[in-house]
Amino acid sequence: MTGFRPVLAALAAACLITACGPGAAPSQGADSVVPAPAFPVVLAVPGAGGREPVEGGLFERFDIAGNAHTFTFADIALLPHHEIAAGYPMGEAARTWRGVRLSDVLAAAGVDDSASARIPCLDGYTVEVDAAMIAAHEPVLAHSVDGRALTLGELGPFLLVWPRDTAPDLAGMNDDLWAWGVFAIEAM
Ligand SMILES: Nc1nc2c(c(=O)[nH]1)N[C@H]1C(S)=C(S)[C@@H](COP(=O)(O)O)O[C@H]1N2
Ligand SMILES: [Mo]
Repeated sequence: MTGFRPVLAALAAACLITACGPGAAPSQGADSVVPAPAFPVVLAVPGAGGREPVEGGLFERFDIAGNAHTFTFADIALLPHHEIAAGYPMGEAARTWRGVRLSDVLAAAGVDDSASARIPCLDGYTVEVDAAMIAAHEPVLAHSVDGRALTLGELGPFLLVWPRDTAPDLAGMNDDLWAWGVFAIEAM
């Protein structure tokens, strides 16, 4: 998929501890064997800088090629957390969504803030969010709501949440960009 810039590995230190084992020098090569992570992988950032080969399965369905950096939940937990109070679906009472900023995930992965994001979801739905939207509104990849985890089969692993109840220029925003079942972020 030309045009999508490779996204580099984020949280290398956490990877060294949780995925590579203490003292193990990670191999950067495309054919390197990836050890099983200590925690389940919940988010992937495809790009040539990643360590995990992308072969078949979900990425193939989405026409995503190359290697991916994968985040375990422990990796995500190390990023700064933010809450947004907002109703979803549109018109519902506000709930408190908690997670990590899309911009922080991209920055941690070495992507500069001029990049837009293509966000594929488990059901095939895909959204594209341009860089200006990300910078202006700092959407959160929420993994919990009102203090409980979002589950797979519901909205998890991540729902992209926008501050539409508090940002005047998002008033009346529909649900199109509230992607649920987010499993990957591609920088463009
Ligand atoms: N993964 C995913 N996220 C999605 C959608 C979807 O079809 N798949 N639809 C969007 C739209 S248009 C709406 S109105 C809300 C609710 O859609 P749903 O009823 O298909 O969940 O989720 C938004 N996020
Ligand atoms: Mo919708």
